Amino acid sequence: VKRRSWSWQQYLNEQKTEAAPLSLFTQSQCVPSRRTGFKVGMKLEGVDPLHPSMFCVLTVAEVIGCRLRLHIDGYSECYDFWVNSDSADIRQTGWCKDNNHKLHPPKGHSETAFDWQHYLQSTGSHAAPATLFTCRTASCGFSVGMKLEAVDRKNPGLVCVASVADVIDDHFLVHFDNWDDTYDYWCDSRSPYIHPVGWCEKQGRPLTAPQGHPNPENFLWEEYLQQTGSTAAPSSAFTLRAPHGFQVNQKLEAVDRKNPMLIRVATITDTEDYRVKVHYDGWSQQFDVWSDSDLWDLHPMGWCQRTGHPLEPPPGSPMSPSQGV
Ligand code: MLY
Repeated sequence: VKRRSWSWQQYLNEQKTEAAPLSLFTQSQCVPSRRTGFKVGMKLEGVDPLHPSMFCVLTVAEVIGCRLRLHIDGYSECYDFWVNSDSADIRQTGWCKDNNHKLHPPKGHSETAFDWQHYLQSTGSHAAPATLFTCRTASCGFSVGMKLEAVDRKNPGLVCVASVADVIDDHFLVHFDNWDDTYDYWCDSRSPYIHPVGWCEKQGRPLTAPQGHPNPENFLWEEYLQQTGSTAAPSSAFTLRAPHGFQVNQKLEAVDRKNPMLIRVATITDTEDYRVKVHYDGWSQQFDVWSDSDLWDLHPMGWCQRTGHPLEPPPGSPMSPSQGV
């Protein structure tokens, strides 16, 4: 039996809505400029999503279109995670060594003695060629050790004393003073979640002091900078981006947050300046998720087809899933 494939155009006509225009998406949300050459089994280095301060030894476990499932060598498959092949979070083997970053070796390997060549040989595997990684050269006005005030993304009501813990190209790692690295996140200078020292005071908002601060109610930046021998990130380094232009009812393709292997037909159902609420078409509203508007898991209509990734149509739709034809 020949079943017709699901079609965006027909769906938009039926629903009498429109797709979010391409111009609203960032480069990392759009179709990469070249096909990915990553193959299952290739080894690389990259950021551990659960410990963003750590670079780990990774293996490509699955490739679908231009998305990669990455496995952290030596650890359970339950830590596998998906990235786009042009992600800034993945690097060629040897990158950490060349760029003065600590590489977290596979479980059971010594941190000091880990050697890529030896490891590739003993595992009978190959490194992902350097040419597969997207080149980045931009820089930013932040350097390691600078202090700032930053939103704790896991407790978004809190603006906290934070430091720049790492800088790579135009991205830097925000770390909360005296907390563990599970709250860390990478961002760039345009992020709405970071502010210069003194921002809270100016806004009349409470600032969360470093954990264990002797007098958290009366935290004084001047004193703290002196005690820690550090400097504040210059306010000129903060280049807040403009709010996004997405509108309610616009359609798009979105990675399923609960099962990130899947990309679904989705609708924007609410907006804030820097976030959108994503509804997975055909699913209960209880699965709706708020997302940063620039998250690389949101894609314009047609992205799946153009990158060779299956798109999950709304469940119960009369037509079979599109296989990118
Ligand atoms: N209720 C949480 C709050 C942690 C906040 C950490 N931020 C400031 C980095 C707790 O006490 O664990």
